[in-house]
Amino acid sequence: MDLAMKLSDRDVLLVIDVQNDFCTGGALAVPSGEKVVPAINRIAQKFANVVLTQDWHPRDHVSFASNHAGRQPFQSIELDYGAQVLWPSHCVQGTAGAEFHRDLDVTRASLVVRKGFRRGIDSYSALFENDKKTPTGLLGYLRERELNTVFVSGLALDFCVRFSAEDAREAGFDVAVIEDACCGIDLDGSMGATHQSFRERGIPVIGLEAFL
Ligand code: VGL
Ligand code: ZN
Repeated sequence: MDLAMKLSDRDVLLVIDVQNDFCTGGALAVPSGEKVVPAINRIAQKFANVVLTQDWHPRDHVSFASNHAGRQPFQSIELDYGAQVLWPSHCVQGTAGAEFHRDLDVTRASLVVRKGFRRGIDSYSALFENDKKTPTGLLGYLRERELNTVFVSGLALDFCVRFSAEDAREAGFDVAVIEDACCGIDLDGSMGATHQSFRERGIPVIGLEAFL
């Protein structure tokens, strides 16, 4: 992808999970997660289309370690749809932790996609839940609005950003990940795996300067 690219009205900025629980002091804090906020606010100005996602779990969600006797956060378990990491309880529906970071400029967002709201299934990707089948509805929105290039930003780079970018690519969109507008968790080498996967799939990782 070119540096100093010209954005068109068919480009969309996808802002993944910039919520209090993923920022410093939150229940599942990504180290310095809030640092993405000024970067995202800046580039969002350049986009005609901005879509936000919001991790939105019921209290009894299957991804919470606290709902599995004898399990600890960051352990992995096998569910009917495959491996699932168990997380500290986070982004519980209606709580302050689930709100967007107060400094995130949400004024340009045309859509907020909530995900992970079914008790029995987690959703990292903004397009499909972790069974890879259950749609969030975002794919239909992008297609109906004829948006064809997706720039991905937000939290966490090695989980929800990664799987959103990969699913969008798989669905046939042009995709790029804006690295300076993302932060990762890095669990068991997940950052390295993410970068390798992006390379294998031909998903470009670009810097902020491309937009300035
Ligand atoms: C996320 C773990 C659990 C994310 C959400 O936004 O990357 N990670 N829920
Ligand atoms: Zn979650």
